[in-house]
Amino acid sequence: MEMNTSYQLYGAPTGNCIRAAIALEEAGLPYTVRAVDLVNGEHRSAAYLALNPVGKVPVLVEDQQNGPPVVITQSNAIMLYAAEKAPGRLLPDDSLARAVVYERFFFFVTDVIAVSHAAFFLRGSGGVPEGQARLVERMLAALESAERFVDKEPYMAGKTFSIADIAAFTITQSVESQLPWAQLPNLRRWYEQIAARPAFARGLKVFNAR
Ligand SMILES: N[C@@H](CCC(=O)N[C@@H](CS)C(=O)NCC(=O)O)C(=O)O
Repeated sequence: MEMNTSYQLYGAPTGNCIRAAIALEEAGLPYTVRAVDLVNGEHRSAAYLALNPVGKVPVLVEDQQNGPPVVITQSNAIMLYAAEKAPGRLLPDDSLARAVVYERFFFFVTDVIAVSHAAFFLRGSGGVPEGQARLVERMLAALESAERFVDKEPYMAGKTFSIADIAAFTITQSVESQLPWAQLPNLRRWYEQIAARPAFARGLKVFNAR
């Protein structure tokens, strides 16, 4: 694990930013939180657009001793970068086990989180309520099907904690009240076990009240 590097995580209390923060916490990387005020449009300021021209959070900045800082946008890229910096903590060393982690990670990213984001944009006035309802239904069905991933193994992708657990947790938390928990005993056990991890719990809260 690298300890001489300084990281800064720009973000706000959103799922994408929280997943990046949890990855840094679980990787044990030292970082400073830079809160970006989305409500007041700080992400559209010239200073922020100089960092990320598309004006989105999260952004990870890694200072370099010789040269300009490394700037990484995209929450999933940040998570994978953190995983590489801390071998064995977020991705298993064994390539077969790692393939299972990627399979589950991308299941949550593409089949659950992305569908949930698409549904979000169809909400509200001027939205498309029927389309939104269809997408939410589809997203919940996919998430509920994850019960099978944790019926014989403690984590979403096998015997060890991984980025698949991070991707699965925040979206599960965001729809917690809509899930039929009585039919999901394995998912419930997994959910409680992940929430109890100290580093995970820290990452969940880093953007609160900033
Ligand atoms: N695919 C990007 C999405 C980033 C994204 O959409 N961030 C949102 C917050 S979760 C944002 O910055 N929204 C502000 C805006 O679009 O104006 C990622 O995973 O990092």
